[in-house]
Amino acid sequence: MQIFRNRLQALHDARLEMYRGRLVPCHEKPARVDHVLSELGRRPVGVLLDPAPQPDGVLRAALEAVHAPRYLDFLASAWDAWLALDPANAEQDILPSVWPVRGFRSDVLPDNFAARLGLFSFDAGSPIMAGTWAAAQQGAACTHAAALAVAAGSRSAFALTRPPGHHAGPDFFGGYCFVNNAALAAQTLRHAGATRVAVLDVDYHHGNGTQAIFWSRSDVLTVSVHGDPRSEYPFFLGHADEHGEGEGLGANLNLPLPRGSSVAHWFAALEAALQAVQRHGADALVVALGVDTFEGDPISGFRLTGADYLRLGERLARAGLPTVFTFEGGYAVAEVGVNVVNVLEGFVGAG
Ligand code: OKP
Ligand code: ZN
Repeated sequence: MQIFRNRLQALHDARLEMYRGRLVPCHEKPARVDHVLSELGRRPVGVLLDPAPQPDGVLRAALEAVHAPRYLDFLASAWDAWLALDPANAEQDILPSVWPVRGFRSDVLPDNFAARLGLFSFDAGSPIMAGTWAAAQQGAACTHAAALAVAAGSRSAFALTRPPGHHAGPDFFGGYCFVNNAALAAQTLRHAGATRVAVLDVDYHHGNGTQAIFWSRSDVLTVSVHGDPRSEYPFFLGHADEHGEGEGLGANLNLPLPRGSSVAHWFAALEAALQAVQRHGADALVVALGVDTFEGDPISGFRLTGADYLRLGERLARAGLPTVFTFEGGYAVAEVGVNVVNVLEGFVGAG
């Protein structure tokens, strides 16, 4: 397996996220990737690579195929705009505090920075800091490279990067996500010749961003197994009755499970998800790999064990499709490395 590592990931190292009226330390931190790298040192299931430099504009064009240009421009300029408000802001991460809900306009780009920040986000838990855009862009480069490797004939590739991506939509960030790497991988596979692609999201949280990006498209199937949004983040999307729209009707499948669901129920949902992938006739698969389904995860409510991740990897390999993995959640930081590498080892061993 080819593993594209993001050497700039630690540049995104925000301090605090808003939780229950308080600023609390961020769960989504650089050590998550460090643990995966050290486990890969013990169990080399693949070769570690840096993405090859791309000609000018190639990555931007790939990003514009899944994100709005004005959203990308906002991300690229956010830190400078923040410093322009007050040089003392250099000591503070950026968090939004005002949003346009139903009935407000989103077509007029506000001059006010706080207003733009709210326009392009959906929560106050996803701080932007000085290195966020550099880290997210390099993560996109890793993801793009992973998709190109698979398009060129590799059985599988892993974009080992953070921040994660699956909550980021066409023009919004949130849920610790800024650039939707799973969507970028799927779109890059399509661009490189795959006719039908499936994105299977196994993170604990619904992949609302990926669903939104492909909502009206029939060529990319989006399937997500996740905690029921009635009680679990991101709350406002991810229900079983969301099937897509227009051309995309029938090309979205949500398999929500109650918090606390058993491992057996989780694997049963995985079977249903993989059946949908099969029915779609996908010629490539993107797995949004979050390991926050782990029994010890501090913010989630499923019960998978370390050994279950080996089984997951084996089962994914038996789908028999060229596969790109992106790295999503997993906040039991010390166990993240073992759990992620278990999936990869299960996949490679069965392949
Ligand atoms: C991102 B990914 C905890 C509140 C939850 C958002 C969770 C985002 C999960 N203090 N905040 O899907 O793993
Ligand atoms: Zn998650």
